[in-house]
Amino acid sequence: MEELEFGGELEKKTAVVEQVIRRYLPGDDGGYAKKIREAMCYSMEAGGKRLRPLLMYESYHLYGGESAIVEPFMAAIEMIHTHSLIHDDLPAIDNDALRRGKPTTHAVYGEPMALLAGDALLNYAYETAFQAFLYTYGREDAEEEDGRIVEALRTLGEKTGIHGMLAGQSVDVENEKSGHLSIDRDLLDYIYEYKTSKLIEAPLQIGAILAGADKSDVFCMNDLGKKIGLAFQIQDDILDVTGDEEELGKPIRSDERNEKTTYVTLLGVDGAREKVESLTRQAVELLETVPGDTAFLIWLVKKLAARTK
Ligand code: GRG
Repeated sequence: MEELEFGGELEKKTAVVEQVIRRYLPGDDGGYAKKIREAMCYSMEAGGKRLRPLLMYESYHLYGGESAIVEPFMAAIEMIHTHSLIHDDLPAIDNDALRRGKPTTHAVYGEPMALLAGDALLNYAYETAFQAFLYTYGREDAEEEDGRIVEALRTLGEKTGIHGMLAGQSVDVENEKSGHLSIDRDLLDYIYEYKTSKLIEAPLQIGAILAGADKSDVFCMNDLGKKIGLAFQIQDDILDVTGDEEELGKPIRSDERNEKTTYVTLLGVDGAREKVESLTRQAVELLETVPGDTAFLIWLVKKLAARTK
């Protein structure tokens, strides 16, 4: 019953998120730079779970947000995420040929254009997020909401740059191909917290900030993102070994090929599963302390722990 009810809710909410994202994609302006726009949209339109904008949408509404200022931020976080996937798949990093069930951007448009399309998406994410001010512009009572937008922009930058995702990715790259078990648990946790969790913390936190939640609630969303993010990455490690390439839409055994230390190489599949389950329990316990209707989010967190794609 719960599966049916929340499964349907997930479908509806993902469709809303999808519409928002597509509304903010760059269109064809009839100019010479057609290819880069096409390459940007190719990966954005290839699908994906849309988890990050969905989490932002949930957190925004959980804390009572009612305006459209969240929408450009939802599109922006998906653009940043997609930029990271395009660059991560490049021959210089993971050298993967399949993403979201389709040939990777560099496989279709060539390496130089994929590099540029990734850069352009990262930049366009901020151009898009700034559009939130268009919803408050000229309003007499805009000051408070503008303050929230500024704080959300600051958070977006912090979580994705050298204090966030890119810090994690840089340490990951630095330690790659140094052989299994060359990284200890502390270093691996650092990489996962920064490379993956920061981009899950960001939408949960930004949703709460934009809705005008208290500082303690914003911290709570951050904490939640840390737990969900780590569980999500460890499940990714597991799926790289046990998953199905067609269902995942990306190659399996990529970690082995790149000689990466993962939770599976450190703890084995069963040990990694136990860790996902324990982090998921902690995330659910945290959500149970949050006032408001968190039933769907709790279901989603559990669903992510059992995901097969
Ligand atoms: C900027 C090059 C660069 C990298 C940043 C995020 C990241 C670091 C690299 C992307 C590849 C990767 C393994 C990231 C870890 C997080 C993760 C499992 C991403 C995949 O996210 P999903 O499963 O993808 O939500 P979809 O396609 O569903 O959106």
